[in-house]
Parts: sequence; structure tokens; C-alpha cells
Amino acid sequence: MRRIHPIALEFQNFIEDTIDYRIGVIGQVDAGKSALVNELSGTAAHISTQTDATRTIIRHEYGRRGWLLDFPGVGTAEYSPKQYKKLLRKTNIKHVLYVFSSKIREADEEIIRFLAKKKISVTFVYNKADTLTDVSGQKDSSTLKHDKDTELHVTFKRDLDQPLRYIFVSIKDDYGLGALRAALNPIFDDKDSTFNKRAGSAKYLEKFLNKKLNRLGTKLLSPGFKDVILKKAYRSIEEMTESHYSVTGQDEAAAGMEIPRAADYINRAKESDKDGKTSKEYIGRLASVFSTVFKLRKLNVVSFVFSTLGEIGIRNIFPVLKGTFDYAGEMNDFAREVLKSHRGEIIRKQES
Ligand SMILES: Nc1nc2c(ncn2[C@@H]2O[C@H](COP(=O)(O)OP(=O)(O)OP(=O)(O)O)[C@@H](O)[C@H]2O)c(=O)[nH]1
Ligand SMILES: [Mg+2]
Repeated sequence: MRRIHPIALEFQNFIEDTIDYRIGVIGQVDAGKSALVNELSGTAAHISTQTDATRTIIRHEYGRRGWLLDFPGVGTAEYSPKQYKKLLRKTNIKHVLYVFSSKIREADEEIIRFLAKKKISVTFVYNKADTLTDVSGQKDSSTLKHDKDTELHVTFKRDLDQPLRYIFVSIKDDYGLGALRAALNPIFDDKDSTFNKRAGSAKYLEKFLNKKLNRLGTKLLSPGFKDVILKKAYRSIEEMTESHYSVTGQDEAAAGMEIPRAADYINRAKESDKDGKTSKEYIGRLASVFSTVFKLRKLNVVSFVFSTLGEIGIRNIFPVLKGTFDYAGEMNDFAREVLKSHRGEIIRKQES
């Protein structure tokens, strides 16, 4: 497997969480939805004759591309159309495969009209194509399929503004699965192209870094930080920050800059703080450094200072806190450069 820098991996997860990678597999009872999902996700080597009725939604990985959600059948005693709609609303799915294996029923019509109204994209699948036979022997298979397509078209032409044709498959005969995969590809390609756009955009990079920096701010102002300050354990501030961003000195080349050192910023803050101030001034200045660096509410600092150090200690700890906040801001810049140079590692390739 390709090595991905841990911060790029974290950024990848962040972007992935903004995208819905699921396709719901819904449709008629006993149509072979579960068998189809198993087949597509590669969790079954052959068609199982002992498939239980699906009662809850089961999530399967679709290769590395996303997820297929195996739904229960439409229109059972347990799932009336009304309850089924509730289920669809709850999962908030945007794409479905609607699987048939027999003629269109009232429950199907009700659900498909609901999907159309909710602008949920539908791919029509007709499974068990092996059972599409004419008892009288007069119609050949392409005529039977044509009749099915006509039924679909006539039933939904007023509701859906899309080609109303089935993808015919037979899991039993291993037929049509390539065509079905080919129909799924553009859906996932579209999601991947959104992923690539976001992964390459300055907006999402800043969103991610802001979130990271805010989390760091919260960590720094934890009660345990008091000891760090009192013991002047600046190296431990660095360790915490470096592990927070998953960067080390080894990333300097990628970042094109030296990794910031907490002591440098703390010493600088000490230098520029020769003239004494009142406690109130100190807290005000700290709060403003904190809120400009972390873009979090000032209240954080004020309450931290009072609850852990008291007003008396502020004079001594001011440079340490100010230096640490400045250092954290610089580390965020360092992380930004590292991330930029490793962004290419998370690009998703299109398949169709
Ligand atoms: N002839 C034929 N039978 C199939 C095919 N695919 C699935 N089956 C059978 O159809 C039955 C139902 O399959 P499932 O996958 O459980 O169907 P389902 O749609 O998930 O059923 P529910 O979850 O109960 O709605 C099983 O006995 C399968 O073996 C096919 O392509 N041809
Ligand atoms: Mg099932």
C-alpha cells in the first residue's frame, strides 16, 4: 500500500466525512437485493440459496469506492410504504438502486414517486432475468425485456425526468453485473471528483486547519497545562503540538521551513515583556492573543487563568502563555505547508 503522511490521512478523512459515499439498494421483497449487494461487494463467492429476509439496513463496502446499503424489501407487513419512507428519510440517502424481480406493484409506485419528489436519484435494476421466460414460448428474451422497459416507462414517465430503462441482471447466471457496475461508476466518480476538488481547495484546507488549531487551543488550556507552565516543560508543549499535527523535524524539507521551537517564542515573549503591567492588562492581552491565534472565545483564557493560576501568577506566566500561543500559530503554518506538499497522496482516481 502507498504510504500517506499521517496529516494527509487525517485531511483525507476530514474531506471524506463531508461527502456521502452511500448507495441504497432498495426494492421488491425477495428480488435478490441482498444477493446483489453481496455479489457487488464481493462478500459472497456464489449465489446463496439460504438468504434470510433483510430486516434492518446492512452496510457493505463497495470496493474502495464507497458503501452499498442493503435495505429490507418494500411493502412487507413490517415495512409498509409509509414506514419505508420513514426509513429513507432517516438514512437521508441520495442515490438508490431500485431492484425488481416481478411486475411493478402499488407499493413500488408509491416509493418511486416519493424518491422522485425527494430528488433521490434512481437506477432501475431488474434481477432474476434468468426467470424472464414466456410460457407460450412465443416471445424471445429481448422482446420480454422490451416489454418490461415499456411497463417502467409508462408507469413513471410523468414522475421521472430520466431514461426509464432497466439494467437486467441475473446473479444466478452471472449476467449483467458488468453493466450494473458501469452504471455505478459515474455516481462514485462524481463523488470522487467532489473529493478531489475539496482536497485541492484552499477553503477546505483552512477549515481543516482551523479545526485542528481550535482543538489544540482547548488541549493547551486544559488543567494539566498548569504543571507544564510551572515546570517550564517547553519540550512537552512541543511534543504535544507535534503529535497533534503528526509532524516532526523530518518534515522540514516538505514544509520548506524550520520546525518552530516553543522556547524561541517563549523567550521572545519574555524579552518584549520587560515593562510590567497590571494583572488586568495581562489578561486582556492574553485573551486577545489567544482569540486571534485560535479564533475561539476569549472567555477560555480568562477562566483558565483565574481557575488554575489566580491573579497573582499572571505576571510570571504571561510570557509562557503568549509564547505558546504564538508558537501554536506558527506550528499551524508549518502543518499547512507539510499538508500542501503531501496533498497529492490522497487524490482519488476516476474509473469510468
Ligand atoms: N433465479 C434467481 N434467483 C435469485 C437470483 N438472485 C437471487 N435469487 C434468489 O432470490 C431469493 C431472495 O434473495 P435475497 O437476496 O434474499 O432477496 P432480497 O431482495 O434481499 O430479499 P428481502 O431482503 O427479503 O427483501 C434467494 O432465494 C436467492 O437465491 C437470480 O438472479 N436468479
Ligand atoms: Mg435482503
